[in-house]
Amino acid sequence: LFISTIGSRYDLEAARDADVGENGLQNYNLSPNDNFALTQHVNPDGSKYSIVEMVLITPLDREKDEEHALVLVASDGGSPPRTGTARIHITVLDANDNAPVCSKQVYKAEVQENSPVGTVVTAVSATDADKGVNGEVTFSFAHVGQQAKLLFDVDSKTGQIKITGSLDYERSKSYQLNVLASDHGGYSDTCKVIIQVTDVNDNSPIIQLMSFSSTISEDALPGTTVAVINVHDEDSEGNGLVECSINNDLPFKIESSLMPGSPINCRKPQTGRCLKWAYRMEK
Ligand SMILES: [Ca+2]
Ligand SMILES: [Ca+2]
Ligand SMILES: [Ca+2]
Ligand SMILES: [Ca+2]
Repeated sequence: LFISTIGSRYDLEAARDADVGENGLQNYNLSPNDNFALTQHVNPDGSKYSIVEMVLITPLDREKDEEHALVLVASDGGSPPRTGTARIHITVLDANDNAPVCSKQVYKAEVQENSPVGTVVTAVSATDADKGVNGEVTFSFAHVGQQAKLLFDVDSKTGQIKITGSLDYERSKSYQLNVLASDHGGYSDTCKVIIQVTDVNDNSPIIQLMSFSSTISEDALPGTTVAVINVHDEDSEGNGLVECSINNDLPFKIESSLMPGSPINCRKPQTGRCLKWAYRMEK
């Protein structure tokens, strides 16, 4: 049976009873159920109840009950009554009436910068209560920034999110991707994927010479500035910690411009001075 809208009618083949009058067909009964009722008609020639229809009175839901087994009983008016029985087996066909549902609204993942192309960052998933092709879910990106689109890809079938470009922590530390989970009937759900890029020590400290005196008088006083430098390292945390030192055997030292007297030992770009520090011990 193709079960559709409420009020749909299905003709059932009429029962026959060779007897007449009270002993003839008197009544039909359908086993108790939530979805179907019977309507019985008197024949044009006056013989009773020989046409019967089954009417859908409440909607069917395949996701709840895929099959219904009913029993139709036709009884006569004899004493004792005689009955005839028919089994009605109903299979409810699936309609695409459920949208995919993402397993999580927000996925969070971490990935190291410089990870190779093809690295799986995370995988999104979704379920759809429908059957077969109506329940098939495909994944795609929705509202994803131009830069992120070049760096990540989502597998339409598995929901795996992979790297397709070069991640640079120093350029961007996090990305947000919106993933659309759709079935083939236009139903969909969306979820967010927040990807944090973690730092790798891939930058060396850079020393910039801001000013430099190439000559210095032998009787210059200790504390005379010989050079001004700027140092920085683009990495974060310990990876970006810079310490400056100068050969121990030379009569110079390096100190922070910000805190004179302190060594340069910093996470942020900082300027320092190279000072004439002591007289060379000459024999
Ligand atoms: Ca369905
Ligand atoms: Ca569906
Ligand atoms: Ca980098
Ligand atoms: Ca780095």
